[in-house]
Amino acid sequence: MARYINIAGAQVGAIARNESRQSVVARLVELMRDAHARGAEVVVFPELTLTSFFPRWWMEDEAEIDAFFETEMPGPATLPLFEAAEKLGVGFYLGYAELTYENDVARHYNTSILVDGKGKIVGKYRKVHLPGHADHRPQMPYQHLEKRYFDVGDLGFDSWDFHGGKFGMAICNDRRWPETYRVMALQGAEVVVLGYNTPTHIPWEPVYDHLSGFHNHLSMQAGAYQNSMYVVGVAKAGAEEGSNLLAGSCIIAPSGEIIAMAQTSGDEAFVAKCDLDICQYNRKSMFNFAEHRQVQHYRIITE
Ligand code: CDV
Repeated sequence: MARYINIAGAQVGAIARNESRQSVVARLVELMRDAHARGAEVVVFPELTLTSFFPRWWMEDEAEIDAFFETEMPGPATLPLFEAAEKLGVGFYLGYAELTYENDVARHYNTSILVDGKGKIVGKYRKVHLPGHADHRPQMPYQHLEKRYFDVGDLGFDSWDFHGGKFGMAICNDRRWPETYRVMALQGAEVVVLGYNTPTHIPWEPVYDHLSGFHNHLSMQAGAYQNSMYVVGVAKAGAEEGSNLLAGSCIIAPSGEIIAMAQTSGDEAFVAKCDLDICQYNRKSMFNFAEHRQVQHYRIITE
């Protein structure tokens, strides 16, 4: 019997710097309801979903920086999303900025979680590939200071039993690296869910600006096909505080084909019916890892 799951991407439009968490969460709940009404069992939100994309701003005041981070999940502002998930029986992926203390030392992570249809957190991932720079570049129209504000994720890439399938998580820049998908496929992941914030103009590397949409889909479609998995990539999109964020949120089948895609650059849910057994079928044939991989020739990747 085939294992089908209806998955929704819930693209989020621009968030102003002064928009409250409560207002953003109300938008997310509305997206979740809309996705559920169209049959979704799992809803995927973007990276750093709860605020404007703050790494574009140089800040020195600790309190100002930490105001963009969550110290508890759910907290008072995010609880309505967990309650909506439980009420609807819908699972979700959510990206957010996490502030935690390890041996009294503050750690800042670009984090995502998987929350099941009972509103329980079942998986956590902390972004591994942090793009941008740590130094102040005031000459640029906006900056990309992920290397300043975040620690490199310490949890690695994992895979979780989730709503009848095996799910893995990644965040934004991770999607451009082939290893991301492979290490999760080797752990059995059938669906990789990820959120992104991608300015269509990269001030420090503008040579590829005209290809931002192409590179977005190219990376995720290659990851899906070469690893026999579904990939769900969801944007925070639109004109946000002087930066145009790429839309193009989509769901990609293990064939590498895009089977559902957002049509706007605003708040929008879209759904695809995913047959998880296709992943298993492919892994017994063309992409039978155990039978065909020749790891003795790959050592340079990790050495
Ligand atoms: N949030 C990101 O990781 N954004 C990067 C941009 C800066 C290139 C991305 O890979 O889309």
